[in-house]
Amino acid sequence: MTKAGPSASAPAEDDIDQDRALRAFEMMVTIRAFEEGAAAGYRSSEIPGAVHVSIGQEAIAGALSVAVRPDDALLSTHRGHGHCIAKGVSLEAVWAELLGRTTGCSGGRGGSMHMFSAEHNVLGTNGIVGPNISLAVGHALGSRHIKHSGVTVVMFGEGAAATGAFHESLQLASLWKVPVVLLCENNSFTEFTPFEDWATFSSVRSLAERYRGIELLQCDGTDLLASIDAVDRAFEIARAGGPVLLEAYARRWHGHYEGDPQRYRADGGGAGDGRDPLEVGREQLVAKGIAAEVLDEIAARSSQAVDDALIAARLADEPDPATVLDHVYAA
Ligand SMILES: Cc1ncc(C[n+]2csc(CCOP(=O)(O)OP(=O)(O)O)c2C)c(N)n1
Ligand SMILES: [Mg+2]
Repeated sequence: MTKAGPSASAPAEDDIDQDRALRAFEMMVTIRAFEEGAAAGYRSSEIPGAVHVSIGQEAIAGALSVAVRPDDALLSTHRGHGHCIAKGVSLEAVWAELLGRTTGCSGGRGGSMHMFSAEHNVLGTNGIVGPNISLAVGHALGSRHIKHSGVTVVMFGEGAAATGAFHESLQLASLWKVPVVLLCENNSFTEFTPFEDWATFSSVRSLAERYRGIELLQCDGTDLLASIDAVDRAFEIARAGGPVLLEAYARRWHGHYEGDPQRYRADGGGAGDGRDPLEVGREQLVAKGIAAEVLDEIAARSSQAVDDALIAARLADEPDPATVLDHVYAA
């Protein structure tokens, strides 16, 4: 398993106000409840197609949710439900997308891996590993040209760092000095292979070192306050105009996809010797003086919101087959 690397700078945890930390915690528990529901929906065959969940990585999305602004753009991966929710897409619209309903954020045509929301500046989650990084750098260049105030954030896994798209994108981000946050979730696995068994480099951050002018950060992505601190810093750098890469270390608890038998994992899944980000966040908030009952109430409320959104999503129609060629621009 990949060990969490040391933070690039000591977390300024005391500077993180309680309200933001609580909102990030609420996002984490919401995403956990959503992902557990998505995994169950896959098992019961209610959700068609492949489903990749982000259980174990919620602190990063929680931190993202309190750093990102509505006018920032987001691109993500095949494991992007939580990122879209963190960017403000409603639980119902994400559920409906997974269920293939017209009220889904992509009209029910994209499913789990292809979520889009112009309203929320979600420029797409994408199952093709790597090119979303290039799209993000291009989008950030465009934003700078038109003097748009938002920055672009792209989520990707450590596996994407082995693609040509990653290296081309870093070269151009460095050359063009664009306002982009390159947020790598190193979740310890790339499909069915642990990071240490395939990566010929020590970290994604170390690969990025060769490109001038890209600020490099890393954090323990199972640690809520450290994640908030690092993600805040990354957005601060991008808002000041420069490219920044943050590598957040976590562990993927489930298989690569739901249904993956995970024969390559001695532990069969779960946190392994890592930590549960929800437990860590909870301990940190209690240490900040927040009553455990308040956190329980947030967890119960979040879980209810996820359930209510699923019930609402189920009531929506499936797309009319007569519209199958709508939005098709080339065939
Ligand atoms: C260009 C491309 N090559 C290969 C694949 C097959 N593939 C799907 S997910 C994946 C691994 C992605 O690993 P990582 O980037 O670490 O993301 P994670 O699944 O861990 O979130 C691969 C190789 C793909 N979808 N696209
Ligand atoms: Mg990975």
